[in-house]
Amino acid sequence: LMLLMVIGVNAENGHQLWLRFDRLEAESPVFSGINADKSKFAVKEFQQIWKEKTGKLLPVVSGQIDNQLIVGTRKDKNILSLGIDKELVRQGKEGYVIKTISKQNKTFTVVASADEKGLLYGVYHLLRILQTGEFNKALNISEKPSYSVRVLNHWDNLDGTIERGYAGRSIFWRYSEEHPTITDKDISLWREYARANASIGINGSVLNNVNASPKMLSEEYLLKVKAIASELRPYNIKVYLSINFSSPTNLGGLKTSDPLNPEVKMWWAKKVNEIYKLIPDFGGFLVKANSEGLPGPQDFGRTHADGANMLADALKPHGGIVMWRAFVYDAGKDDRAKLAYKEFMPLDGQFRDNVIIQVKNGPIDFQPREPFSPLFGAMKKTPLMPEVQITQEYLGFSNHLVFLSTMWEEFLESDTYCNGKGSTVAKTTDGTIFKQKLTAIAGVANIGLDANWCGHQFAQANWYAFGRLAWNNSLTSAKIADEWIKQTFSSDAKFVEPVKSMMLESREATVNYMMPLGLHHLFAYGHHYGPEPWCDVAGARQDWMPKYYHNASVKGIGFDRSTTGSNAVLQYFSPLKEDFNDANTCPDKYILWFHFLPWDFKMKSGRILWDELCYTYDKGVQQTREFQKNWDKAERFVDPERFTQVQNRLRIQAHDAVWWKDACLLYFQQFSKRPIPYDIERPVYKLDDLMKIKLDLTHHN
Ligand code: BDP
Repeated sequence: LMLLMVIGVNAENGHQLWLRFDRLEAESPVFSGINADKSKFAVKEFQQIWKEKTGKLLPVVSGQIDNQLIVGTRKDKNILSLGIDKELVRQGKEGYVIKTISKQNKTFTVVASADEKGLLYGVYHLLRILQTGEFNKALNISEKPSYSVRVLNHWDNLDGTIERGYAGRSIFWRYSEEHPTITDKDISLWREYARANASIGINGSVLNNVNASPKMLSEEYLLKVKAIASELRPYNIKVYLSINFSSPTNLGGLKTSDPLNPEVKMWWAKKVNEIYKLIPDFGGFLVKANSEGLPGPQDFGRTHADGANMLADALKPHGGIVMWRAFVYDAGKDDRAKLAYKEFMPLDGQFRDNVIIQVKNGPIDFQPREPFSPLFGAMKKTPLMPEVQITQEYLGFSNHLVFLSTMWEEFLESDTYCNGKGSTVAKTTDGTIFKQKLTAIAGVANIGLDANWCGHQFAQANWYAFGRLAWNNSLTSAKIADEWIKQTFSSDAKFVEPVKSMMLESREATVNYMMPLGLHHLFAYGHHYGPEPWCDVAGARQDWMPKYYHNASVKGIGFDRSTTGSNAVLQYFSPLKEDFNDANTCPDKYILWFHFLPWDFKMKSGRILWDELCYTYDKGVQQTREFQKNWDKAERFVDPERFTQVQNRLRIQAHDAVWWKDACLLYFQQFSKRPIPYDIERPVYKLDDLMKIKLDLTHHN
C-alpha cells in the first residue's frame, strides 16, 4: 500500500465522495449471510459493495439461520411470512423498513419495501448505518420521502461549460471533435454519479441549463439523453430536460411559438412523443420563460399558465410533468422582491395537475441570506416546489467552506403562518398542508468533471445535504453533517466534533463577512465572487446593481420594504408582516432587507447600527481564522491530499473575508462618517485599491 501511495496510484482525490464504506470489513461478521433474490438490482448493489470492501460476497442463505440479513419486497417469499405487509404498503413505492426481527431465538435484520425502488434506498440506508457505526440489533426504522420528485438541476450547456459551475466542465456534455462519442469513461462516471445520488435519495436529474438551447431537443442530443437515461435508470433516476420556449420556431422552423396556436401544440405533442419513444420513463420539462430575456408565453400576449398548460397537455399522456419556474422580474416595474408574487398569485388555480411551480427559496436570488419567498403558503391551489442552489454562486464559489444545510434548514423551517402557526415552508410544499398529489424539490447542482466532483472537498457535503433534506425535510443539519463527516473522513469523535461545529457555523460566518443584517446583492457585477458595493455599470439594469439594494447614503442604509417603502412586507401573512414591518420587531438577520435605517439606529444589542455592522463583519473574519485553526488541528485524522486542499482553501476564505470586510466597511464609512470601533482589527486594504480589482471570473471553471 505504501508503495502504491508513493507512486500515486492510490492518491486520495476525494472522488469517492461519502461512498467509502471502509468500515464494512470490520463490520462484516454482523451477518451470517443474505437471504434475498439476487437478481434484484438492490441486492446486486449491496453485494457488489460488500465484495469490494470485504473481499467476498455475503453467502446466500435460506431458512432460519441466525443473524441473517433478509432483503426483499412485499411480494417476495422471504418477506411475505414476516407479517409486515401493511407497514410496507404504508411506506409507498420509494419507502422501506429496516428492522430487527427475532424468531425462535434467532435474530434477523430485515430490509423490506413495497417496491424495488424503496429496496434500493433501504439498502443504502443499511450501508450508511454500518459505515457510521449506528448499526445495532434493535433496529426499527421506517422511512419514506418527503417529496416525490427530488431533482438536481444541472446548469450545463451543450458546449460542456457550466453556468455558475466551479468544479470543471459538464459530466454530461463533453462532446467535441476530440471527444465525438460517448466513451466507456463517460458511462462509468454516469454510473458513479447515479450511485451517489441514489445513496442519498435523489431521483431525478435535469441534464441541461435552464437557459436552454433549442438544440437540446434535436435528435442528435436526444440520442445522448437516451444513453444517459439508460445508465441512470437502474438507480431510480429519471431524466428531465430544460426547454427553450421558442423551440417550435428556432428548432422546428414554425412561424410562431404561441402556446395557443394549434400548430405549436402539435409540434410539442410530436416532440414529446419522439422523446418518450427514446426514453419511456422520461420525467418532463423544466422551464425558464419570460425571465432574464428568455422567450416565453408573454411574448405572444399569453400567461405563464397558458405556456405551462400547453406543455403539460403534451406530457400528460406519458405521465410527464412540467416544472415551471417563478424566477421572473421584469426590469423597473416594482421592487424586484415583489415581482414573482405579483405575477403568479393571480394565476393560482389555473395550472394543470401535472404542473408544479419551481420557486427559489428567497424572493431575490440565492443570496447568502434572504427571508423565504412569500409565494410559499400563498399559492394554495397550485403546488410549489422549492429551488435551492447547491453550487455556491453567491457564497464564495468552491473556494469557501460553507455548509448550506443550515441555510436550507432555516428556510424549510420558516413559518409562513398561511394556515396558522406551524405552517412551515416544508409543510406547505410536502403535501402536509395542501393535499397536492405532486410534490418536488430542486437543487442547482455543483457537480463537474473535477476529480472530487465539487471543487471543494466540503462542497460535497452540500450535494449530500440536499439529497438528505429532499428525502427528509425535517432532518437537522447537525445530523446530516455528522453522517457526512463519518462517511467521508473519519468517525473519530476528536475529528467529528470540531469539524461538525465548523460546518454548522460556516454559513453564518459567511453571512457575517459578506452581507450581515439583511444586506444583499453587494456582489461584483457578472461573476458574483467578491464585494463591489460601489458597482455602477453604465446602462445596466438597476436591479443588478448593489446600490439598488443597499441604498447607502449619509442618511443610512437598507431597503425600505415596509409600508413606508415598497410594501413588500404585505406579501407575508400575519403576524409576520407586522413583525417585519416594524424595525423594532424585525429580526436583526433581516433588518436591512426590510428597512432603511439611520446609522445611529439603536439595535437590539444596544449598539448603534454602524457599530453593529462593523462588529458583525469582524466576527465573520474571526470565524474564518478559527476554521483555519480548527482544520490544522485535524491534520492527523485526514489524508495529506485532502488535508492540504482544504487548508489551502480555508486560507483563501480567510483572505477573502478580510477583503469583504474592508471593502464594505470602508465604502459604507464614507456615508456613516463614523470610526470603525477601536477594539476591532483595522482595515488592511485601501478602498481605492480594492475598487481597482477586476476579476474576470465570468467563466470561472
Ligand atoms: C441567477 C444566475 C443566472 C441564472 C439565474 C436563474 O446568476 O446565471 O441563469 O439565476 O436562476 O442566480 O435562472
